[in-house]
Amino acid sequence: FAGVDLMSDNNISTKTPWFPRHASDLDNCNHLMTKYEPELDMNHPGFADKEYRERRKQIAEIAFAYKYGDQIPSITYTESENATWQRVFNTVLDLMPKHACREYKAAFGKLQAADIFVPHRIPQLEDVSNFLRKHTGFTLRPAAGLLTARDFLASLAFRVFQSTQYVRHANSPFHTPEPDCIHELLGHIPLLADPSFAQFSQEIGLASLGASDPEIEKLSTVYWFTVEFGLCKENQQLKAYGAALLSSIGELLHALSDKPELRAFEPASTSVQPYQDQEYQPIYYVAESFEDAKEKFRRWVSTMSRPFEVRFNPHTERVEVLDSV
Ligand code: TIH
Ligand code: FE2
Repeated sequence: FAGVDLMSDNNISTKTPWFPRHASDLDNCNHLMTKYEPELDMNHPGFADKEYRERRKQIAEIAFAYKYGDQIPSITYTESENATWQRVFNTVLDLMPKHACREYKAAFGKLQAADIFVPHRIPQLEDVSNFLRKHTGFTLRPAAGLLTARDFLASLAFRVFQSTQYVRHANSPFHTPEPDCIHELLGHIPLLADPSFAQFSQEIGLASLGASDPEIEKLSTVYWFTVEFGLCKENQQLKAYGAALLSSIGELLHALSDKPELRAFEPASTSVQPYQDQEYQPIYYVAESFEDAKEKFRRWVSTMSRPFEVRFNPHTERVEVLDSV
């Protein structure tokens, strides 16, 4: 690292947005986006369901009270919530052998062997967090709902994944426009246990620290078309690795049908592709492999404008800021 100096806080330009330096600073990264909440969105299946909205509030309280270092409180899920999980879980079991990428299937098997993924009960975030820690060093924090892109991406830099804990409405088990714990668990968790994918996720997070608003927008678009909706190739065949595909049977089958347009993943163009989150995607991006996606991503990130570099020190859980000029 010749010519690279550790920078103190005072050296960072005042134009640089605040960003967390230590995993405990993520206590301040819990700002919510206020779309899709059952209270606010008339199309939400929970809009007219008072009991559902109460339940959501009760579970959100846990996330608001959570502080770095706490155990994640257990939730006693209701019979109906467990039944929704079971419906989605069983369809994933059915479709996964043919349509999920091999890294997903391997990690899924480990979660079953650890008795975390079972059909009849929703896994507890604390157990999942301990499982991930052993495999890739990722841990979970409870989140009250859809977070701002800046807060959500920042946590990835620390190998922390902010996870919702409430369950989608029982009337729409196979697709919801907002994240819920079924999406986090069946979509994200298996790949966060894969070392190569975990690294890719963390690099998106590191690139986001102190980035400008337009760059955050680009990074979250890349995240959207890879981590959430990514397809990849495996022996000339198309497989799903995106979490929002793996947690939504409806969208998974749509993505692999002949309806949507498929394009090669190329960060420069993928990062500026407009997207919507109300309905199934009309466009998906295909990665050659995680390693290839990472390579392309790194090259693209190095063209971004940030005047410093960051590196994560896992021993201290601190991000070190390096002057790169
Ligand atoms: N559509 C996903 C599902 O039904 O599981 C949830 C979402 C994740 C990200 C955006 S929407
Ligand atoms: Fe997600």
